[in-house]
Amino acid sequence: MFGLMDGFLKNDPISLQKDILYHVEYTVARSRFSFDDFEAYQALAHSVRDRLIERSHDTQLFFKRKDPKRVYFLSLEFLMGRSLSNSVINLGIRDQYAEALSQLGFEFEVLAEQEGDAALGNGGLARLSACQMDSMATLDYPAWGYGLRYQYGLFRQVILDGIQHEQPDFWLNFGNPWETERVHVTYPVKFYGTVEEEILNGEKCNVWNPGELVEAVAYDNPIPGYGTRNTITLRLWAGKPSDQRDMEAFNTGDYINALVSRQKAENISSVLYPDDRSYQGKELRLKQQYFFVSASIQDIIRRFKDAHSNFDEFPDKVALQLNDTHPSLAIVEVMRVLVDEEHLDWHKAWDIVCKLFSFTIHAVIAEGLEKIPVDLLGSLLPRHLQIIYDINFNFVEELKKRIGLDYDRLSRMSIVEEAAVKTIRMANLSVVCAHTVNGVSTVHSELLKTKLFKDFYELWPEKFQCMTNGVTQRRWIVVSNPSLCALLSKWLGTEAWIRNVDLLTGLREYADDADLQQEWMMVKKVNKMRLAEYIEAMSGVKVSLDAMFDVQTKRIHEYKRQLLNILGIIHRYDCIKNMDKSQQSKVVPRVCIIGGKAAPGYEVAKKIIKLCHAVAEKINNDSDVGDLLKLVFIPDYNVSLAEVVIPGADLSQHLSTAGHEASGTGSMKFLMNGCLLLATEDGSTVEIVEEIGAENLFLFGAKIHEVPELREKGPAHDVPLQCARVLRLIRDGHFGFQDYFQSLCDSVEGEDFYLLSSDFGSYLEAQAAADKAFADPKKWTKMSILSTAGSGRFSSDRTIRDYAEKSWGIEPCRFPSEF
Ligand code: 26Y
Repeated sequence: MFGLMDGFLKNDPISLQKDILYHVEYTVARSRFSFDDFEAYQALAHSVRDRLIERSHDTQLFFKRKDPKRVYFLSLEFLMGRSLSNSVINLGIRDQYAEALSQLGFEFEVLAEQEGDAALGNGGLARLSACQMDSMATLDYPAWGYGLRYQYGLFRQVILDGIQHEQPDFWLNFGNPWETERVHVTYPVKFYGTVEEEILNGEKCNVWNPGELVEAVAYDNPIPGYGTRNTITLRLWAGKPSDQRDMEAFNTGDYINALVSRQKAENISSVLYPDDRSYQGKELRLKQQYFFVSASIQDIIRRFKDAHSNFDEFPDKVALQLNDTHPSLAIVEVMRVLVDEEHLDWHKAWDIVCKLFSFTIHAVIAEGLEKIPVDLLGSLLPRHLQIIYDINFNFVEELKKRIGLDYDRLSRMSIVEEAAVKTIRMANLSVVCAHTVNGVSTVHSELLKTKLFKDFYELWPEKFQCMTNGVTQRRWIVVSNPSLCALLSKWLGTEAWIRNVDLLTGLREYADDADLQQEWMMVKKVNKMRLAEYIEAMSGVKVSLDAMFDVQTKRIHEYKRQLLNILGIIHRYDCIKNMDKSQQSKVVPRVCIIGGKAAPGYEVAKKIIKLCHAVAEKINNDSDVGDLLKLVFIPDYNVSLAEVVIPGADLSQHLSTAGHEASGTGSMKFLMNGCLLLATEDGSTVEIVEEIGAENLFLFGAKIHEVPELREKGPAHDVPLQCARVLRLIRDGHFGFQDYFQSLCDSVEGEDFYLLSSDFGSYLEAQAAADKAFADPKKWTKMSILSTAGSGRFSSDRTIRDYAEKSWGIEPCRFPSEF
């Protein structure tokens, strides 16, 4: 009999070829005798998808039988990047595919380049979600991801004359082979309307009569684990017009308006908000949040009810993870369903709800916390506003019993903010309800306890935890740096580090080994070549492989201080210009690389991008400088570009003003790839120092506790001479656009809120130390090896294990080979 256990699909190269050609002919609908690279990619992706679907069916069936407690990871953003290479590597069939394709006359790498990025997120928080999904799958946790299927992901950054322009990201235009539309998995989502009190079976209850109905339809994206058959699902919701309402309109003969309203429904999930800090009080954003929350909660409750009838068991079977406050309406929605639809007593429902949620916050400052105007919430979600008021009433009453009538504190802790514009504080709601409140690095978690949520910490110290972020070594080493991957497996004598990254510490004993050092340098060179080729193709700038590749790539923000980097580059340029030839011969050559997007409305960030281009224009065309210094801005930085940039970096810069970066995850990817860090003692850098030792990176700048005092000193403090000179060069128009850049200079010489001027001296010292270390290849290579060796703690595998054990209370549930 046909062995069901084995599945339908074979993975030898001949079977893979057949499958690819099958998809060329029947899915892509091109002749199998004639198809181009893109069509080959599509067919290839479909053949991989078949394998993913089979595994995800098996996984779901197994979870259903075992019925373990599951975690549902709710996030408005996922920055998945490309899926092809990651999938075949996790499935363990990359080499077989490469062979199959080469016999067909195609190269795997070339086809992989055909794929566009899925960029359904802004930055750190969104890429973190993607890394964590990979770890949840790999560690066999019974997990689901839930998000929104934006039609337009993060805008494309196009630079014209040094100015950022935003263009829509039409990522679905050529189809998305990875997703499966589940036409039967749809839920109605209600908006607007009124709430009426009605008597039902002798009991008073609230009935919400909505003014608008939209249908949410599920799109499933498989997430394969590495070294396991487990393949979990990222379910993304898209808006669809609700049939119910349309029928009414059609019946009244309003055909045109009925069609127009169809269009409106699709708008809900059409566009990602391109801000990575705070964006408050926009109706569409609130609609997106509720749409996503409502559909996800209906889906989760439906799955629970398939196997259970008593909501007392809900917290034993379900853990809900809130990725920042963006999905926090889920708290209110579960309350609404339990009380209004399942008719549970309020207190019993609240008791259940409080056992479900774990909340992670990614912001550092109060201004970064979401607040929703009461008027907006009350009109869009009238019943939810009532529920929030009730939750708050109970909370404040309870609080009064605990702390007395300390009105200042009561008003700080209240979920409702009584200001000129009355708002709902989503963070307070989440802290009140969640059983755990997580920071994303040690430093951040301490800041939560002592600053942002001090009042809450004093009330409920046991809720507060630290879940230091991590990134997945599958994507950030295995996929993006195959040469390093091979080297690591060779020197560690095993590939086991791909699932157990702590094994990387085994490298430490060879850090001085001449052979390892030699191979290590070769690997870096290969990656630098790849990056150099990209830079030349993109900008026409030829860079020397002997130069130190110095990278700062991340969203552009004042607090991340790309401006400090540029001022430092101008200083270096100025020094080189003032040297004689013999002094110049001692200079360590540098290629400075900056990349990142500015939020569309963020004028200062856009000015920084322009300054970077203006400075690059001057330096790169100055024959006095030649290969000693180059500056390139990489436009449209995204996940797949990061895969080229990070492995090719010698040095990476993480310059946030101390106390402003919650964690930072870019640094972890650079660290894994043997790149040395030049950084402030902020966010996760503090833990990186603990792992690799301060002697293996270049630290500088004010420490967190020093920042308030430095700010106190205010605008009057002295601008160091070197900094003043650099600013003078800008002000005097050495880089053109004199008037346009004055305000940037003013910000440093004036209030200097981000402390560029006061950190400048120590920044230059750290840069000098980096130059000195680079001039000694043995020393540098040893530091590089020790960076990778110490990166294990920053794997998202560790993060996810922490969450599973300390927050979610879930256990692995691994599909057995003999199921
Ligand atoms: C539109 C709006 C409400 C919003 C959208 C996205 C607000 C914030 C964000 C994203 C925030 C974010 O990415 N925060 C970063 O999270 C990373 C992962 O924890 C941290 O490493 C990083 O320090 C933090 O800035």
